Amino acid sequence: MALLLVTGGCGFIGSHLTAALLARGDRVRVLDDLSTGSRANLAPGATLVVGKVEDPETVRAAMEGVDGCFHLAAIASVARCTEAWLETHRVNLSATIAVLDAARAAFGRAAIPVAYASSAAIYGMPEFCPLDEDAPARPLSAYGADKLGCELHARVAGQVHGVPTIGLRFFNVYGPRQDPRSPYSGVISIFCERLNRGLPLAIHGDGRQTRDFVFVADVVAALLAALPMAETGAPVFNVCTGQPSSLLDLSAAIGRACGQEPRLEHQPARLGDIRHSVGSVLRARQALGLKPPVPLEEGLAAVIGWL
Ligand code: NAD
Ligand code: UD2
Repeated sequence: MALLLVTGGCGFIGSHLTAALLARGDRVRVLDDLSTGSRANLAPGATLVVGKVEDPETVRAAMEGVDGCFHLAAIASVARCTEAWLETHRVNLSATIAVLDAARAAFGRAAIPVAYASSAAIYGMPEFCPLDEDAPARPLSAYGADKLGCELHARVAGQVHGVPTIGLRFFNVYGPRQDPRSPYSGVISIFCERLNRGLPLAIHGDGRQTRDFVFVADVVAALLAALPMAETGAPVFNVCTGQPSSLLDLSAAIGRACGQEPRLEHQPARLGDIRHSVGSVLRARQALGLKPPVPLEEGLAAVIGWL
């Protein structure tokens, strides 16, 4: 039975991952500052350390005795990173360095493997889609720049310090427990909740921007498959479906799933908003042995059932 550290384990993706690890018989320690996550999300059976992942002492203590680490704690909102550039940089990049540093071999123990969350935001405004992992990394947001920084420091961790890592570039993840009340949350949870309450949906820009929406269970499956593949070459993989949905298509699909016609309110486009973001699943599917993704309609039904 392995002991695994999950940073951000009280958040949306981290709480699903923690539950899956416990279900397969692992022990889990969670490090979380409860800023966007909550104790209510914590899977029963996990141990919680409340603390900041950018604090090296806290991370070192949390890492003690673990067999592997999933590093998910971050400020996940692109919009919030635009507003609070330096503050979010400390959490999104410096904290990753603190995790990689604590994972180095020490006092006779081997280096600890780390699987960490990167993002499709590292690609910036792509010239073509679907994006494979060799597409140029040209982030356009502070969030994307910090996630690319995580990938670069993971290479340093491997090449210089012998720390095995693997980075997963999540596209737009959705599912139950993604906080629907926060304006910084993902668009699917915001839209489902607003439609449920009979409120109009805000479309930023013309609504023809596209995203690759991936259900949280598929992300958990990718994380579980990834950790044993961590290595000092610091590989990175997309986690996506390969299927584009425009915001207008998405609102119509949510309307069908809720049995209501959505009212749309157009608002100005968000600063630095990516126009099209769709990933290629091929490399991850092959290397990580992933199953076909959950279809959008099925995932939307799960979100609506949870609300
Ligand atoms: P989330 O906000 O639900 O979870 C993040 C968790 O980290 C929360 O529990 C929060 O309390 C914790 N946290 C934040 N700052 C912290 C700090 N300084 N110290 C300790 N804990 C801290 O977000 P999520 O959607 O579950 O995202 C998880 C990871 O996946 C993040 O790294 C995010 O950047 C990445 N990601 C998410 C998406 C997505 O669509 N949700 C897409 C790409 C990448
Ligand atoms: C998401 C992730 C981010 C990241 C990126 C990967 C969240 C919160 N953020 O950023 O972590 O890694 O994907 O590319 O999941 N929109 C509206 N109305 C709303 C809310 C959003 O029109 O009420 C639009 C928004 O302008 C954007 C799209 O919906 O074009 C998706 O927005 P988002 O905030 O869900 O996610 P994104 O792609 O900015």
